[in-house]
Amino acid sequence: MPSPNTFPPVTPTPSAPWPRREVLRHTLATAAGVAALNLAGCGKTPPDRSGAPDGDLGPVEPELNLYLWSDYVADRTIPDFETEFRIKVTLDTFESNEEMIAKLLAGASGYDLILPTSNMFAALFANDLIAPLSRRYLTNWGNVSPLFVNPPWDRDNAHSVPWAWGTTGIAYRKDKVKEPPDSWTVFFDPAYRGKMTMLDDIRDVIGTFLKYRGKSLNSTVPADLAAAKADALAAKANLQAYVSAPVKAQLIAGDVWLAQLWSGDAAQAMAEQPEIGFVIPKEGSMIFTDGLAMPKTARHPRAAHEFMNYVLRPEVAAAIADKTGYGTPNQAAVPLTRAKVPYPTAEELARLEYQVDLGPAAEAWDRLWTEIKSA
Ligand code: SPD
Repeated sequence: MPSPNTFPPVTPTPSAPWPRREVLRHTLATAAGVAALNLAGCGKTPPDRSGAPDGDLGPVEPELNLYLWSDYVADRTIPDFETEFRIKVTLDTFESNEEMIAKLLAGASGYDLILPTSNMFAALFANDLIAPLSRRYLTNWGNVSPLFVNPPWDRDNAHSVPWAWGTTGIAYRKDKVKEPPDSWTVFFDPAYRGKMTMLDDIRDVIGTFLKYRGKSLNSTVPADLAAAKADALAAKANLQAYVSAPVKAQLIAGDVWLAQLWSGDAAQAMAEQPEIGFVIPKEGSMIFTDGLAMPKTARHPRAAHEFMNYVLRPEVAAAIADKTGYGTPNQAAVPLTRAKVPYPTAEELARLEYQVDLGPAAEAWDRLWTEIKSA
């Protein structure tokens, strides 16, 4: 079993406050949602729980507002929680980390739990957005695999509960492509023009083309980024769109034949359409962990902790893993899962890389992404 030191090193440079242009772009896209949330929270002063890592959070509140990645829960995860705890849950979803953090920075204060990817924690800390958790309520914490304990992005797991891990690869229609792709090169193949998509995700797209050239997917070297931009633009000529989780339906229908996609979302599509396969290209790719965190503005902190403790139950975590196709960080859940998603072997890990915070270079990446998307 691989050791936890397969995680990336601690971010060398503290994250800068989130690039303003990125905030603005996402804020405009989500303005209606932001306005609605602010109105819902109007007049209430958020409690200040900073500095109380094991604090008493008082009685369980009757409401809980979740802001999670789309397609990331099992059918019964939320209804069963609502029934057992008598808590009314509202679930909002996002399609990218940038969309999520931009919404928080724009003032959305109604969320009790968010579900960022590991590389986002530096920005969440830098912008003072998340609160320490009260471990006293996380009585099921012992179910977490040692692989996910004390990660470099959140020392002592003081601010997060791991939800799932996954990889980025290529989902493809076996009945439509000439041969299974084994390289990111396929996105340059004009034979598939209009039948391919890539994720609508700055880190995955630029990171992929860095990896394609043998560079770190976290590179901030201007020459590496210039090459990645040129490659991304060459591939863009063949793409139908940049699209993330919603591409599953297009793959299933056969409108898209090759899609850069996250492993679990690909597994969800494969469950419905056996002609879909999934590969990690030979040049390598990303591995990620997503985890629940509590915004400092959470108004239902005790309910948030009850939910985190609930998803730490083996049977709840197993149901999530089976439905979503992602790996579970809950070692007690693994024997209960129908389809096992084994953590990558040492050989596989050698080709995979965790995304880390880019520090001040986030601005340059953001500029590059805007140029690629608007070209
Ligand atoms: N449908 C759930 C997708 C979760 C993807 N999270 C990680 C993204 C890494 N860039």
